[in-house]
Order: sequence, then C-alpha cells, then structure tokens
Amino acid sequence: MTLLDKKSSDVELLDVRHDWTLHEIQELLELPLMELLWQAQLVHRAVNPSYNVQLASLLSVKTGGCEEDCAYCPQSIHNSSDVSNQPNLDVDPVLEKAKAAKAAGADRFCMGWAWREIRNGEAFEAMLSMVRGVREIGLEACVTAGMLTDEQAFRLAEAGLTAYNHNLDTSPENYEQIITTRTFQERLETLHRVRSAGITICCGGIIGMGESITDRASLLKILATLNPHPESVPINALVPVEGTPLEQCQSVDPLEMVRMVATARILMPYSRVRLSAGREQLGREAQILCLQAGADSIFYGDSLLTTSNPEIEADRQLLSQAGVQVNWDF
Ligand code: SAM
Ligand code: DTB
Ligand code: SF4
Repeated sequence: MTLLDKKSSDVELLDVRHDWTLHEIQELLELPLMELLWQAQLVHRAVNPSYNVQLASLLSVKTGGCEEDCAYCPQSIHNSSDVSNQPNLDVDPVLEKAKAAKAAGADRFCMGWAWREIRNGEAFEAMLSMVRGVREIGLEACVTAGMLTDEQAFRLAEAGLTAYNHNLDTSPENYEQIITTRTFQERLETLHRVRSAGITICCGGIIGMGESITDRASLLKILATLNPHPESVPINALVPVEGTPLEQCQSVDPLEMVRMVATARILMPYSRVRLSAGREQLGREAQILCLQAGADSIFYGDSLLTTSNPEIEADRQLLSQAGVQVNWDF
C-alpha cells in the first residue's frame, strides 16, 4: 500500500460535524499559521489525496441592471460602476462558450444572471435550455440568479442542473452593512428550496469588506452548521470595483485567504472549497498555499462576471507547478 492509499483509506475516520461553535471556528482562524495549515492538510489529504482540483468556468448571461443594493457589486443599479444593463445572451452563444470551456478543460460551467429573483417567462425557459445544453456537452451546470420559487427549483432540477450558487456573502451580524434589499433569512430560505429540489448547493462568501475575524467565523459557522454542508463553498476576496461603496477597501492580505480556505476545509471536509474572486491579487505562492491548505476548485477562464480572472495559460502553469491533479480530457 502506498502512502497515498493509506491516506485515502483514512477517510472513514473523518468526523463530519454540523455543531461547530463560533468560539471553535474563531480559534481555528487565529491558530498560528503553521498549525492551521497542518490541521487543514491532514483533512485535505485524507479526503483528496491526489489534490484533484475542479475547474469551473463562469459566464455572465445577464449583466447589470440588478435591483439589489449589494455594496460590493458593480451590477447593482444602486452603484455607479461602469457596467450597464445588457440584454440577456441567447442560448446558442452561451452553449458555444460552454463548448469552448469544455475544450479548455473545464469540469463545470457556471452561468450568472444579475437578478433579484428568477421570473417565469422567456428568459427562464432560455435558462432551462442552457442548463440542458450544458449537461449534453458533458459539463456540470451551475446557475446563479438570485431567489427562486419551489417550482422554479424543481424545473431547474428536472433540466439537469447540478448546482445553484447563492452566497451568504458575510456574517448575519455584518449583513446589513452590505445589503439592505434582501434579508439573510431570505438567503437561507432560497438555499432550502434549492436543496429540497435535489440540486446541490454552492454557497460561500466574501472577505475584505471591512468585516472582523468574528464576522468571518460567524459566516463559516452558518455554512458549517448546514446539514448537509454545501457541496461547494466559494471563498471570494473582494474585488474592489470603482463606483461601488466598497471601492476604497484595501486588498485583503493573501494570508487571510489562506486562513479562510484552511478553516473551511477543516470545518467542511468533503465540500469543494473554491478559491474564487480575487485570485489576481493573490500571487502564485499564496494561491499554491491555498491549494495546499484545502482549496480544491478554482474559477477557470479569463473573466469572472464583469471583472477579470487569471489567463487560462497562466492557470495551466500554476496548476502544473503546484503538482495538483486536473481532469484534462482533451
Ligand atoms: N444575482 C445573483 C445573486 O446575488 O445571487 C447572482 C450573481 S452575484 C454577482 C454572485 C456572487 O458574486 C455574489 O453573491 C458575491 O458573493 C460575488 N461577488 C459579486 N461581486 C463581487 C466582488 N466585487 N468581489 C467579490 N465577489 C463578488
Ligand atoms: C462566486 O462566489 N463568485 C463568482 C460566482 N460565485 C458567481 C462571482 C464573482 C464575481 C466577481 C465580480 C465580477 O466579476 O463581477
Ligand atoms: Fe444583484 Fe447579485 Fe450583484 Fe447583488 S450580487 S447586486 S443580487 S447581481
């Protein structure tokens, strides 16, 4: 038996908890870095001994003009960023992008709509066609489009949707500093609807918005006490965009991202922890530390929704230098 096999056979020994306390989580976040990294590594190697990294490509299908007032978001009508309300992309060009993402090695195709909530009608029917098309191409499909009804969740599940992204963004205590047009409770209810329809949940948050360490612990506590844990947990570093109330926020210290990723890995051993927005500010070494500490997914492709992401070629080099395993099947 190789050392790696031995590690993977340890998987059953991992205790998956849903009763984490705020105090325990804050203690993890504040551990001496070496100790935190060691604990995260033990979990990460047990569940993912080959360091398999999932590649998720993102496309904004409906950009700008959103009624919500999220303070970080350039797509909100309440903010004066240089992002205008664009018409929805049609089904065919979206599926062309999905094919290109597949050809570049992506595993998942995530589509975003800058909406407060999904409304029935032509745009929703197109969303269902996009989901079916992405699945036929052989990719996992993820949608992020705000709140939805039970029936809409059911129809998305029927179309084959793999995951629905709906972030909590920050702690319940800090929430009203960031968003006032939708409550934290509404977010939890959306997650419940998605889960009840049998769709996996992609849910995480953002750091670097002026929150305290206790706020970060509190956000992680809500995620880690969901039962089951969200299957994907995106950890975003704020991309401060001109025209948003958070444009002046200082970039987060890359080691804060490492700490957040490592703690998420310990709390939610089997979830995909996605190193999400803000990778351009991180640098190669910090990203590699994040991969070592437990990140097992990245957004892959030259753009996020309205902002840029590292170039595909740079990411290929990064993943190869890190020595992680990627499902290139081209
Ligand atoms: N409108 C939908 C919603 O809010 O659920 C979907 C799109 S929204 C842009 C998806 C997520 O992107 C947000 O919840 C937030 O976590 C993240 N995001 C948006 N702008 C960001 C920024 N400037 N920096 C980091 N993350 C950001
Ligand atoms: C997530 O947590 N981050 C992604 C995805 N889910 C939808 C979006 C990041 C957006 C960054 C700002 C922009 O490009 O507009
Ligand atoms: Fe709208 Fe989503 Fe941006 Fe908030 S994060 S303003 S809901 S697009």
